[in-house]
Amino acid sequence: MPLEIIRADITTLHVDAIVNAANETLLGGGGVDGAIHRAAGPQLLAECRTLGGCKTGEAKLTRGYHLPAKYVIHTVGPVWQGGGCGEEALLTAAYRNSLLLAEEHHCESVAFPLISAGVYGYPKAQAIRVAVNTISAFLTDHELRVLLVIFDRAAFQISEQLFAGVQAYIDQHYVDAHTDDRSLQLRRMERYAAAKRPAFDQAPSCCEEAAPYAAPFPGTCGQSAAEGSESDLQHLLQQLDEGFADMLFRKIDEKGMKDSDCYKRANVDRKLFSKIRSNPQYRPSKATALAFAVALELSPEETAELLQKAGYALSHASKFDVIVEYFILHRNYNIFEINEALFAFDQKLLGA
Ligand code: AR6
Repeated sequence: MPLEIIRADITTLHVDAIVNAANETLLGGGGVDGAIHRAAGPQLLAECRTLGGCKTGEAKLTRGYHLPAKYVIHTVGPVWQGGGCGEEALLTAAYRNSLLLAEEHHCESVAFPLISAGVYGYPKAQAIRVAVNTISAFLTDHELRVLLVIFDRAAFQISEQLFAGVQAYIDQHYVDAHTDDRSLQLRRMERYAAAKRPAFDQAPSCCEEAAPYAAPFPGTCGQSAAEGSESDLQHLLQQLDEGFADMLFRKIDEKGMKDSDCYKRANVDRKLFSKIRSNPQYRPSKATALAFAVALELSPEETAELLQKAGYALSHASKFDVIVEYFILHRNYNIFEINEALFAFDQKLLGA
């Protein structure tokens, strides 16, 4: 099931459970803890008093009271002391124990803040990395929708350090595509206008290479529009290329993958995958098509082919496309890492 990274105030989310970055007393505090207690009302503190605190790395559950979420899972992250005091293991445990508790209470959706990344001083970039790695590892064999909620701007301005390579690639490709000089633009416009000109405006022979737009399909040379057009059309319709869904399932088989491995690695919901399974004509969004290309670890050429079957192409005029292309070219098929980069650059995410 998918992991989504969103920017929001966690107290407003309509999910089964929100996670509170609490302290060991569980009696409230500042930051997200204070916000959750304010929004839930005094009954939350009353229930917390009955819990006897919570050790760092562990998690406890209460009701959500006035919150839109049904439950609050209180966990305690480590205080950052330089990284040599087991902070990463403790932070991992805080996420994992919260996820296990959510599952135990049959939650279908749970939202996390960036635990320890505020008052407790965990470096934000590292805190995001631990969160994403722990949650994505958990989701490979559990059905749960998880939101990682980023609140402050500083937390997602991690891009330059974490994704220096991505930034360089964007600069090289995306920026180039947007800053070419006037003469190049004019030449492109001319080419475009020539391609759009109607066929009778072009050279008379309909089969020469210079006039590709006049005869895109075989068997149409020298015929009037009326002549044979119906049977030609029928013939063409009987010879449709392999569609998106067909190629997707062929690749899954070729890679010896299980369906569930594929949609999990694509960060795609099981219901959406079933829809594609049951409808061979299904046309996915570009983000979904690319998510499957990543899950299947397709080469750049195969990715282009799969996209084309869904009616898309990668474009250097799109930052989203350039970022995904960068990862595919570097054979980095970790969808959560790609989504981290997309998020850092303010783009929509793959899959979910
Ligand atoms: N929604 C989502 N995220 C938020 C919100 C919100 N409403 N408010 C803050 N954050 P912190 P910690 C983010 O300090 O570092 C408390 O006093 C915030 O930007 O709340 O684990 C407890 O009682 C940051 O990225 O938690 C403990 O004593 C993240 O939530 C101590 O702080 C965590 O920041 C725990 O410190």
